[in-house]
Parts: sequence; structure tokens; C-alpha cells
Amino acid sequence: MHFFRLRLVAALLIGITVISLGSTYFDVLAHKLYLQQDLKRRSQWFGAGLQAQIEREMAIGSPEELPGVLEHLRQYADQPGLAVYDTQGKLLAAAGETSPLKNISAGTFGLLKHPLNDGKEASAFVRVPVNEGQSFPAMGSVMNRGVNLLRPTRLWYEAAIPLHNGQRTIGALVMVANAEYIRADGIAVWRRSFLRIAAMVILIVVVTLVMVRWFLFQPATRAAEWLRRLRQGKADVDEGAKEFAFLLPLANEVTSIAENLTRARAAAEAEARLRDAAEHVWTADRLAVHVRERLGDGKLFVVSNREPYMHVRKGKETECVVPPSGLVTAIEPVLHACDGTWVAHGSGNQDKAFVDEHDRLRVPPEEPRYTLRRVWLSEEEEAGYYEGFSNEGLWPLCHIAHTRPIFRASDWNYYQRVNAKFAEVLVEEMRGTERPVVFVQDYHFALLPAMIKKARPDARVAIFWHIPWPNAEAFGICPWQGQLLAGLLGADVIGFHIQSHCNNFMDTVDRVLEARTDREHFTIRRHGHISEVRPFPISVAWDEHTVEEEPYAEFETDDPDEIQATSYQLKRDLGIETQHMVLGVDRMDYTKGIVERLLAVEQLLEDHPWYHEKLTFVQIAAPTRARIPSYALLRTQVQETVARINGRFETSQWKPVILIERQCSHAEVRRYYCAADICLVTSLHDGMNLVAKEYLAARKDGDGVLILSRFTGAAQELRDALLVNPYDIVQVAEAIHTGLEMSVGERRLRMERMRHQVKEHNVYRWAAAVLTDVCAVRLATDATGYPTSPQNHTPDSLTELTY
Ligand code: ADQ
Repeated sequence: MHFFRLRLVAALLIGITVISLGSTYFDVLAHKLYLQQDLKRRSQWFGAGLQAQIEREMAIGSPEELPGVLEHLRQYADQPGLAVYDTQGKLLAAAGETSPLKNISAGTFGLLKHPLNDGKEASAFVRVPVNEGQSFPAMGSVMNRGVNLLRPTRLWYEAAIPLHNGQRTIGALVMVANAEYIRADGIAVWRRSFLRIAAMVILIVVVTLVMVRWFLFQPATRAAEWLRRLRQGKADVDEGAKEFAFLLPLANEVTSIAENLTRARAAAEAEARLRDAAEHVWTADRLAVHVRERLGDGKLFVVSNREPYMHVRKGKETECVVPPSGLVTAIEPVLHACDGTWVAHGSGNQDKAFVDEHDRLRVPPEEPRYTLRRVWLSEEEEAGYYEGFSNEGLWPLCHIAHTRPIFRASDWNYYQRVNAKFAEVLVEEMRGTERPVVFVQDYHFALLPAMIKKARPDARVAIFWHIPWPNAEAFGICPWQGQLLAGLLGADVIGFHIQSHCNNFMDTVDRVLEARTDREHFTIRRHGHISEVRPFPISVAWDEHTVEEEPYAEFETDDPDEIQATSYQLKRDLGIETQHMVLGVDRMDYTKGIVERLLAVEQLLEDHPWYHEKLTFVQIAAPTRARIPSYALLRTQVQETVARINGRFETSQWKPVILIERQCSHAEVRRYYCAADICLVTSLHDGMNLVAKEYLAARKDGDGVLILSRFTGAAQELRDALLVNPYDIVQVAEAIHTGLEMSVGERRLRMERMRHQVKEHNVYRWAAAVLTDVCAVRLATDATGYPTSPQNHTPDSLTELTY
């Protein structure tokens, strides 16, 4: 540190001094030049006056009077010395310091050469030795006079002017002026500059040292301290990131390293805690290690309709958005660990600007770990495959929610075409890969497993069906049920949330296809290929070590007054003024039972007027599939029902129902979860329902009540929820009443048991289970025992499927 300071001071001293001296040198030069010019001008002006007078005297022809005249003129004009020479250079007369003037010999003209020979004026600055008793210089240049430079010298100005009589030159007038003041002035300027430079150097050095201390040493010391505390796990990443914002590029790097450090430390601690408690809770890191081992040298490919990163324009900026989805949480750690490929529809309006020539990009953008391959769909394809066949056909077909499915032949064509397009992309991505493992997501890609298998029999394929599978009669409505089943049976593993969906699927296959279903092992054999049918209940992430950004994360206390005070505060922060808050969070979908839920709240207010002005029901509804008529109709129904209930009960102080129609951030939804006395999930039919599990995961305080529809997959696991039939409005209203009246002890006991269930069966466990199963699949082999794998084979037509 000292050495750095010394070097800094020395560099400053040398640099500033050299620059200042250079600048002063040129200042002095300019000043001297100015004084010399000024002296010359004055001499010329004065000489012109003298010249005329002396010429007159000489013309009269009385040389003996010249010394007197010169003396008079010298004193009158305050001139140190004057002399007149004849044409031979002989001194005719002199005044003032005369002796040196007399010493000029006629032979060596020196300065007199020009006026006497050419009739022109001449002048020079000369440096002459200071002779004792003689303050007047001899004429001529210094060189001529051989000045000894070691002796003290003085500066004189000499000017010689020709004297005329008519056209004839009759001699020369020599004027001598003291120019020593010019040298003295230069020295004075140097002296002043030295003082100024010295003061400037000292000031700059002091200011620089202070600034270096404030802006470099002190922040650097604090940054080092912050990093040390981070390393020890005692500091918060955000606090440091804020303080060092002015070092932004560096701060970002440091923050990222520190975050990784914190995460790694937290994961290691969590693992250690789990080992210590002999628990088997799945974490993102454990999942990553587990899947990497199962995959070996194989490569993972994930296919979904929704992409994990979208580039969208917001105002003038383009943002990279992560759509809120449990799938990204579950799948990302695996892809991070094994650097796989995620194939998805590029639906962001700026997506095309961020891919390479193969439509690929590396993600996450700030720390690329795996490849995202975007697939482009035309508007017609999107309308037919996504909105039409998937969401107007399969979605209502699989949910018994009494909304009639619509099957159009044109939508079916697009569905096949888009499935084939994704299959082609996958085959292209898998080219050159030895042991590909493909994990297909959801009902948008029922045909994809068979298409992949046809092109790459050596690929292990799993598909997870995120929505319910209805009974065989209900599924029979679909005109293309056979093709859908045949497509699905191309997969080695077919996953549903719960056993009853698996059973329904087996029944449907039994009824529609010629295949051997084995109910003991839950396998289906068709055309020599075996598919396993398994329940894999999906869940949410459980990261106990994640740093929560809101102050609601933990308020561990058993004191009911304190709990109530905190609960009030949480509600007030969200703008809710009542004692109780009941919450619903859903996409605005007719399967979620939002209207039924509203009717139940109305029933409660009717049956229990006690809750007037004491309870607010908040419904957060994310807009979804807005172009489909049944969704537009639902939205109108919800808005009208909310308006009607509010119109019926509201007072000047109180609005019983608040409808928030927008997609909120994870953090915002979590704040509502933490503040809600009751989370109300009333789906008419739901594969799993992640909102119920998210509510439980958010309640680190151990309080809160979950009311859950018995028609959700989650109801199979969460037996401590208040289970309801959402069609029974009175029952749901009574469940809300029961939840509000439930004792703290009862609430906490139920919450603890449900949280334990979600913690044990989190989303990492779900991903591990599916991928473990598919990696363990034994592939069909040919007579030689090798997988029947036509490497790099692209079929003529991926849509040619038989069933
Ligand atoms: P979804 O039908 O979308 O999922 P769900 O499981 O409840 O239903 O998941 C919804 C997700 O969206 C949750 O993560 C929730 O937090 C979020 N969400 C809802 N409204 C929101 C809002 N307004 N703002 C922000 N986020 C909001 C399908 C099946 C389910 C199955 C999942 C997973 O229909 O049965 O559980 O897939 O397999």
C-alpha cells in the first residue's frame, strides 16, 4: 500500500513539474519577446527624432558642437549613450558612457556596417561583461568581442541609424539602451512560476491522495470485507451489490460469484443437514448429480410448447423473461448439470433476434449452461395446433368441467403438422448423439413420442401428461383417439399425476387399440414395444435455504396476539384493511371453478353476516387463452359475478371481493400467500394444482388454512386440507367458515403435516423419478442384441403413423 502511494506521489510530482516547467518556459519566452519588440519600437521612434536634429547640426558644419548637442539630446530623451561616427567608422562625438563607444575602430565596422555601407538601420541585443567602473558596453556582437561567459554579463540593446546629407551618407548615429530589465523580468517570471508550481504540486498530490483513499482504498477495503463475510456466510449479497453499484461491471461479476458461493454453501449445508437427519429430501443439486449419473454419456432433450426464456419488447427495451412455470424450476437444474437441449416454440416477439443460424441460443443469458432451440410456428399453425386442437379440443376433453370440446379436422391437421415439425427439429438436434434421452411435456405433443421412436429407435423417450386423463367413454368423444394413443405409446415411459389417471389411460388403450395391457406391472405392449405407465405427482420447489426478499418469510412465534398483529400488518401492506383475507390464485380458466368460488363467498356472507366488513376475498386471475370464446365468456361471467356480490354487500368502508386480473411476479404471489388466512382452491377438475402446494411452501410461519377441491390431483396427497366438492356451494361456504374459526393449534398441526408432505415430495423428486425411470429403460434389440437403431436416419414422412 505504502509503495503504491509513493509511486503515485512520485509520478504526480514528475508529471506535473515537467508539464508546468514546459508551459512556464514558453510563457517567459513570449514575455521576453514582447519586451524586446517594445524596446526596439521605442528606439526606432526615438532614433527617428534624433536623426533629423543631428543631420541638421552636421550640415551646418560645426563638429565641435556635436558632443554638446548629443549630451543635451541624451539627457532630454533619457538615453544612456549616444555616439556619432563618420563614414570611416571613426567616432566623431559621444555622450553618456562614452569610453566604450570610443573603442570602436574604424576598420572593424561591426554594427556600423549596414548604416555606413547600405544606408540601412541595424540593431542587436548583446551580452557584455560587466567591467568595473564601466557600465557601458563596447559596440559589436558578443562573439566579436570574445566575451568570457564565466564573467558576469549585462544585456544591452544597440541600434545604428545612418545620417544623411541629401542623398549622401555622412555617418551613423549609435544609440545604446540598457536591456538588462528584460532578463530580470524573465527571472522574476521564473521565480513566480516556481512558487506557483510548488503550491500546485502539493495541492494536487494531497487531493489525489485523499480521493484515492475515499474512492479506492476505502471501498476496496469494504469490498474485501464484504467478500470475506460472504465467504463466511454472514453477509447478504444484495447489500453488497447496492454499495458497489458505481463499480457496476465489476460488481456484477463479484455479485454473480458471490451468489454462486452462497448457493453452493447453502446447498452443501442443506445436504449436510439432511444427511445428519438421515432425511432424503431432494434438492436441485442432488437432482443434478443423480441425473448426470443416470445419463452417463447420454444427452438430455426436453420438449415443451412453452419456452423457458422469452425475448419480449417492453417499451424501448428488449427483456429476457422467464414465464412463471413450475416446469422451468424442475427441469433447469438437470439441464444445467448435463448441458442438454430444450426444444420449444419461440413465442416471444423478439425471439428471432437472439438465435444463431440454427435457431439456437445458450441460456440462462447471464450464465449459459444449456441450449434452447426455438421452433417457429406460423399464425395458422399456432391457431390450429395450440388454440384449436390442444385448448379447444384436448383440454376440455380431459377435464370433466362440462365445457364441450370442439374438434375440427383443420385443427387436427395442424396438430399433426406441428408435432411432425417438432419431431424433425428433435431428430436434427439428436444427430450424432449416442444415447439420447427425450423428455416430452404435455398434451400438445401426443404424437411426438412415436414420431421420435420411428426416426431414432435408440432414443429413450418419456412423456408427462400434465392434465387429467378422463375415463374411456369420455375420451372416446375424440375422433382421432386412436392416433393420439398410438403416438403416446411410442414413449417408453408415460407419466400422469395420479394412479386413477393411469388407470383411465390403460382402460382407454384397452378399449381402442390392439395392445397387451399388463395391470400388474402397468405396462402396455404394442408392436413389440413396451410402454410403462406410471404416476409421478408433480410438485413445487422446496428451497429452505433460499433468501426470501420479503419480511414475511419467517415469523416463528406461538403467541396468538403476535401472530395476529403480524397477519394484520401483512394484509395492510397489500392494501387489505379487514381482519381476514381469503385468497384464490389461478389462470382465468373454466376448470378452476372461479365462479363457484365466488358464489361460495357470497353464500358465506349471506349465512354469516358477522363477516361483513371483516373479510376480503382476493382473486388473482392471470389472463390466459383470451382468443378462445369459452375463455372470453368465463371472464365476463367472473367480472359480472364480482360486481354483483360487491353491489349486494359493499359499504362505504368495505369491498368484499377484489379481482386482480393480471400475471403477478413470483414474489408478489408469495406475499399474498403469506398474508392469506385461507387459500381457496376449487378446481372442477385439475391434474395436480400447484397453487395449493405453493401456498404450503410459502407458509414458513406454519400458519394458514388450505381449502382444496377433491377433484384435484393434489387432494390425493394433502389429506389435511379442508377437502370440498366445488359444485356444493354451501359446503365450500361452510369450509371457509370452519377455516376462519379453526384454532391456532389445529391450523398449525394441519399445516405442519402438509408442509412435510410437500417438502418430501417436491418437484426435484418428481423430475428425478421420471428421468430415473426413462434412463433405466431397456431398449428393444435386434437379433444381434444391439438396439434397433438406424443411426442418423430421417424418415420419409414423420406423420406416417399406423395404429
Ligand atoms: P395449470 O392449469 O396452469 O397447470 P396450476 O398447477 O395451478 O395450473 O399452476 C398454475 C401456476 O401459475 C402456478 O405456479 C401459479 O402460481 C401460477 N399463477 C396462476 N395465476 C397466476 C397469476 N395471476 N400470477 C402469477 N402466477 C400465477 C397444469 C395443470 C395442473 C398441473 C400443472 C403442472 O392444469 O393440474 O398441476 O400443469 O403439471
